[in-house]
Amino acid sequence: REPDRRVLSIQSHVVHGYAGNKCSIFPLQLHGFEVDSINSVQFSNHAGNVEYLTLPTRYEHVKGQKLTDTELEELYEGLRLNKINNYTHILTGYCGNVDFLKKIADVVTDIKRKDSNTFFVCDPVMGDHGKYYTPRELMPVYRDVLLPLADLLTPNAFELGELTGSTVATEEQCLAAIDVLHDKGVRFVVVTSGVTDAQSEETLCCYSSVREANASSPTRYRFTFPRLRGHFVGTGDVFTALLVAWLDRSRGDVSGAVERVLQTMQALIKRTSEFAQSQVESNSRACCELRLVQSRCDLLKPPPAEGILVE
Ligand code: PLP
Ligand code: PXL
Repeated sequence: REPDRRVLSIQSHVVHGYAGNKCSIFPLQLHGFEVDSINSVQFSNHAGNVEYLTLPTRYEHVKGQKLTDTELEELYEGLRLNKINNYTHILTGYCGNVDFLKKIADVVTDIKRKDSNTFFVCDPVMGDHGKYYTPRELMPVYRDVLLPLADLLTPNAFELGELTGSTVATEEQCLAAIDVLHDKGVRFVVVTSGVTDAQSEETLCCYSSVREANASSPTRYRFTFPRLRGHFVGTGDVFTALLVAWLDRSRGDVSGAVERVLQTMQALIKRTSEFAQSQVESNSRACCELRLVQSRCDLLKPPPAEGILVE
């Protein structure tokens, strides 16, 4: 019998297209997870920029509602009173508000108090390429409140640097910063991108690191993979969701999990790029969304991908 897996995912919802929960629920369900989703916002569409080749597009309008910290507390209270707040996993991503983030920490703390084995995956979304795109006040809350609760943290190089009070431009700096997170009790760290000295025109890098309770030094891997042209909203959210699924399926083999996730990401981004190209050719002004549903087979079975190096 398949083990019961139930994840509480607190992320954005978009009516049209893909960001946050719309990126996470489908991949997790495909992998057999029950997904209880709390929508931190409900927007008509995502609020980000999409950049395909040199053509940046964004939606002209974004309309919708934000959930308040009080409303999050109320939803969780319903789960708690019914005693249905039992989760093997908790997943959080983009959050734009300090009070809401603090309330998320309360929810995680309460669930972990009930079951200390609940695995908390925290994507500390703050910014990229040296710049914040969330309020700076989130950082100390991630660093001091969320991070100590996290079992798996998935920062990019910028976020890793902010959380550890260091600059992360080289591999050496990246590994040293990862150790700071391990010292604070985070078992798994996956640095998703942005170590500038390790990447090139053609390739990008990510890193995985695990430090077991009884081990003095962590086990780490570097992954090098082809850089694909095009920036699409939601790739990071799909990455983290698939990482949750594969880390569970591989029973904690984080490097094997990251490799499978990268294989799927390559296929997803390729399919999305090709679609974006066809849109450009037909002079469509559509804002190109991830081809997530069309990639359902690749989400479930990572296709062999050329050029992924694990060392
Ligand atoms: N290529 C692959 C295989 C990825 O996994 C990602 C992000 O997940 C990207 C490219 C995009 O990288 P970024 O947008 O962080 O530069
Ligand atoms: O993928 C992160 C994300 C989450 N939520 C909303 C977004 C984005 C990225 O643009 O717009 C609403």
